[in-house]
Amino acid sequence: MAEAKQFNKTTVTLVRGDITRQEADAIVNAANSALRGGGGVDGAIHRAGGPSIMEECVQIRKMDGGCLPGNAVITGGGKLKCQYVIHAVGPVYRDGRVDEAKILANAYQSSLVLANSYELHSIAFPSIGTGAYGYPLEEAAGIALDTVQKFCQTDTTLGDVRFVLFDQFSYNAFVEKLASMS
Ligand code: AR6
Repeated sequence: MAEAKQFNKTTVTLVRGDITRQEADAIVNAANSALRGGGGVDGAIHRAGGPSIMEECVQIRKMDGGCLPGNAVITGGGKLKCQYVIHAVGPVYRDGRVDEAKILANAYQSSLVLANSYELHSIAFPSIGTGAYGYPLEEAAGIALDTVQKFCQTDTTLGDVRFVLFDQFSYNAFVEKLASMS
């Protein structure tokens, strides 16, 4: 299953599947601030990518103390079919009143800026924040796609932005939001 829309010079595609199987210049990880790995997509990426990705995360933690919510850092892709993994940290959702929306938007924006600074053409995102961190799905899908749409209005090297949604509910939420956008 796939849905797509053109925003300026960038094609935004929604697919259902496992992000660790994507061929792209970069895939994005929904990481934690300590970059210590975990469950969900983070666990899947480190399992499939092998130990070199965690070794780089450890170095980043030593140098910068990790990655604050809303920020993103980059490592190699290890054994994955991507050159890079961008580790973005979403908000731990509480009640929507502690800047969760801004932090989630920043997590996408930081990833896009980083990808663009590496002059990448293709990037694949999971639905950041909507698993263990508990962000309500429909609102998160809106923030994700609005942030990407806005970014596509800038002069970017990214021609192919994908969202790889693991389950049908997430896929449907993103499809509904994308369909409502012009
Ligand atoms: N491919 C694509 N999406 C996936 C995959 C996969 N292989 N596996 C899970 N998802 P989550 P968060 C979906 O919990 O909410 C971790 O422990 C999943 O179904 O991975 O940002 C980190 O270390 C959901 O829709 O990320 C952090 O501590 C989406 O990815 C914390 O969880 C995000 O779920 C981050 O929580």
